Amino acid sequence: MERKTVRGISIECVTGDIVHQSDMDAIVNAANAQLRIGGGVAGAIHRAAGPGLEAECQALAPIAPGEAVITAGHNLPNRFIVHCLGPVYGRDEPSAELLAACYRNALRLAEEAGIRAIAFPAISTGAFGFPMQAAARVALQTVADEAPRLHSVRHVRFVLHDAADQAVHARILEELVA
Ligand code: AR6
Repeated sequence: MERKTVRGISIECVTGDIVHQSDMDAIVNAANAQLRIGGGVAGAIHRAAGPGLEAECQALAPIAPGEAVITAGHNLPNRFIVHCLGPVYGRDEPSAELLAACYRNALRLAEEAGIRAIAFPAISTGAFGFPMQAAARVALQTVADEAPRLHSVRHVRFVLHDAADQAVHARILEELVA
């Protein structure tokens, strides 16, 4: 686990499962455009949240790359889920800007909802093919850039599926505060 304070925001990089973050007010979904169940993070979140989530999502879909919407957490221990559609690497361009927009829009929705603590997966780095290191740079830099606009949000956690991905994020976080 790696933790640093960047412009007043506590940023953590941990190894784990996004659906097991019971101390967070909100978790972020690496969604598909239709906000349906899908695989990876989206599959895990929908399975844990139950069918009420898909029902609530129907009215909000479709979303475009870079966009985010917010729902209740349903059967998850978190009050909210923020659903982001990341760019498909090599197809949705400019991919880095669209990925940054996901993090920015998610943080702004969290701020409006009065959320204090939010956990992100590494959006676009699975089925959507975004290289992990480049994605981690965009993710962490965007949180740092947004930090001065955050008042409610005080704690941002990146939850990475494995130790190698966590190490990539931890190193970039250290560079950010160096
Ligand atoms: N907790 C934390 N991280 C996870 C988990 C988990 N439970 N499961 C996977 N990861 P992905 P994307 C990591 O594919 O690239 C879906 O089918 C994974 O190792 O979930 O944005 C949707 O329906 C990877 O590093 O999201 C969309 O169609 C990262 O989370 C599409 O995939 C993101 O992987 C979205 O693709």
